[in-house]
Amino acid sequence: MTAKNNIKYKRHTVTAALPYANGPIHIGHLAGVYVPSDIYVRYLRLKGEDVIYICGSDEHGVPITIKARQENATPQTIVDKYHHLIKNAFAKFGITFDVYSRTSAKVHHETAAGIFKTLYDKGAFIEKDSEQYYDEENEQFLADRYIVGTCPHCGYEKAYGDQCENCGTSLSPTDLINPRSMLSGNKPVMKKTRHWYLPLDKHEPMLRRWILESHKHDWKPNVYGQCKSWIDQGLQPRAVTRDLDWGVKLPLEGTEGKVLYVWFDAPIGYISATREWGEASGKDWEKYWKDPQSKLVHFIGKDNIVFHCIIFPVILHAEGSYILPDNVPANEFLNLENDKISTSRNWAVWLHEYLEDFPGKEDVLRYVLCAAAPETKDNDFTWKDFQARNNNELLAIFGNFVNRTLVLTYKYFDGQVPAITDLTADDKETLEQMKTFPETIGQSIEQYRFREALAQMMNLARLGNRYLTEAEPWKIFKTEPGRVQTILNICLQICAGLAVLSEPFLPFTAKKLQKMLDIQPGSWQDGGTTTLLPPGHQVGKPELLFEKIEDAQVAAQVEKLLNTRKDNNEMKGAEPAKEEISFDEFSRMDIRVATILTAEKVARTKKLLKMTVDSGLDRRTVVSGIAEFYKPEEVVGKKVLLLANLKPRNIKGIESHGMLLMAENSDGELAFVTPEQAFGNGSTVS
Ligand code: B3M
Ligand code: ZN
Repeated sequence: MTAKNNIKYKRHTVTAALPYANGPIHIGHLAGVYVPSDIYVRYLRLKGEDVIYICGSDEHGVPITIKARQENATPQTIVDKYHHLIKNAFAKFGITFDVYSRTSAKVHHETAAGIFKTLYDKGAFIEKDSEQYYDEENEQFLADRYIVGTCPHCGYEKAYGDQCENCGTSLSPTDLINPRSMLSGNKPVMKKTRHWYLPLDKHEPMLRRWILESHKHDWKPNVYGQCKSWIDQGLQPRAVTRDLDWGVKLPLEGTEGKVLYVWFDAPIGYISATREWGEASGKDWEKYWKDPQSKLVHFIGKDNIVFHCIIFPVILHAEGSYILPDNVPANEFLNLENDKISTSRNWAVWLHEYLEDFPGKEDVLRYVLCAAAPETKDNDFTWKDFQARNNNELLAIFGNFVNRTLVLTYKYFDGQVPAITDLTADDKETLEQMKTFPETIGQSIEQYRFREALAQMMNLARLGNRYLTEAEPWKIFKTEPGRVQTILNICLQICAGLAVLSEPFLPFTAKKLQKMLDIQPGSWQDGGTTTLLPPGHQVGKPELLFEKIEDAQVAAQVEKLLNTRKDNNEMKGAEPAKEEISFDEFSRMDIRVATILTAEKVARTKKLLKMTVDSGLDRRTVVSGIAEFYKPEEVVGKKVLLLANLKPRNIKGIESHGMLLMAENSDGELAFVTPEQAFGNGSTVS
């Protein structure tokens, strides 16, 4: 039973973001969502709490149908392949979901369509016809990732129709600048179609009360901040249906060819998975989602904040019978060897490959990903750090302490727990400190500070290591065997504490250690007592809990990554050719030699430079997404090529007149295209 704001929670509903079933799980997913949520749930179970841990594959949406198209397969084939790969990898890695379902399951289609129908019958939607982008060549409306273009907020030129992955802004296809069909590369046409919109603006007062007032102090700043800026920017009605044939069909007559927007149905996947669990276990699933004494927590990555803190709660609030999340402790992103993890560039450490390359080292990865977790800002995973943390922390502190304690217990007492004889001040102090760890670690976990909790758990191993090293029992056994009894008894109690308190973080190690000590701890609090190992208890033979990770193992992983990058460059080559154009179409472009006179970074953006350019015709402002490749001072004075008759665009509130021609290589790097000779400004290019 846990209490907060005077609510006595009877149970916990913990969800973990449903991974898209269009690729394997990588360390970014694990660090962001699944390791922290599994730590949290394992801890709650050890506290004796009633908790369910919900996940499943997110199998609808355009990422799936695009992958199917790429692999010339059906969406169902794609999701079947990855659903099983993901589910098995999670199980092997010790992620202990109570249910891992999937949104292509019948129970989900029923549940999601049911909630849609309830909202429809309550008049919760705006129903209207609108003009949507349509690809005439493929005879398909272009929803979400089927359309790409330039983000109006940050200038990122590969923003999707529903979200810009660069700045996180949620978008509608018509927001995009220079929209292109992801299928044909063509400029789409507009075509009339009917959709149903969730009027988020109508729920602004509720969201302000619920988030901006009541969760101002307990939601993480990165989560609260994103919600606040989204609400302050002004909420708009949001389409919750799509012209697609893969997804949850609308439960309305005459809507063939339309499905629920994936972000309407996916979060409902948590509910349908719980329903599946309840129907399989005979438990009353509804109380986990409808009883105010259930504490709902969503574990997600930062790119899912808006959907879990604004859109899904509005759906549940409008439906009227569900609880809203008590917390949404979203993590930031994990990078890999100082570069963004990328599925498309295969720049990732895939969980299923890690499990093959490092058998029996699940806990090493859990440990490193928790220690390097991007809890408040993006962080970086390096193989060097992986090796160092294993060798210098797990092996040298945790493993070394346990091994020395058990070896000495066998050497002097045949593996039997010796009785305490006398207690020095240091002994008493050590025993007192030991008792504080369950509370200290538990508090950090309950505040979703898992890095801190992990460090505190390791401090218990450090406490034991220091105590044993200072006591030096091996030097005094001949002269003071009674003293050695006390020392080893205390060390064994600390080993038992570690066997309990490490379980949320290092479940495989905890199980091994519990077996070695021959204990069956009952609860979290056992981790701070000295009752698990009474005098005379027989402990098992010591086995090494961790082994050294060699330079060669790490070098092989780095090599594998770099080969991936090399293959990508070779394999990637040039972008596919665009559609043919006539000479007339080309000759309408007015390209001039120009000089950059001034340049400055655009505030609150990573990629934008605002420049004054002398075009030979005039002096004008041009905004370009090149700040990641050029500092302002580097571009002043440069001779460049300017597309001078491009319609002015408003980028981040700045009127940009024209576009500087840039070359982009297969790594996405940008470089100016310049005339071979320093021709005068205004010289024409044809
Ligand atoms: N499938 C994961 C992602 O955006 C998305 C989460 C759904 S949770 C309901 O990468
Ligand atoms: Zn953007």
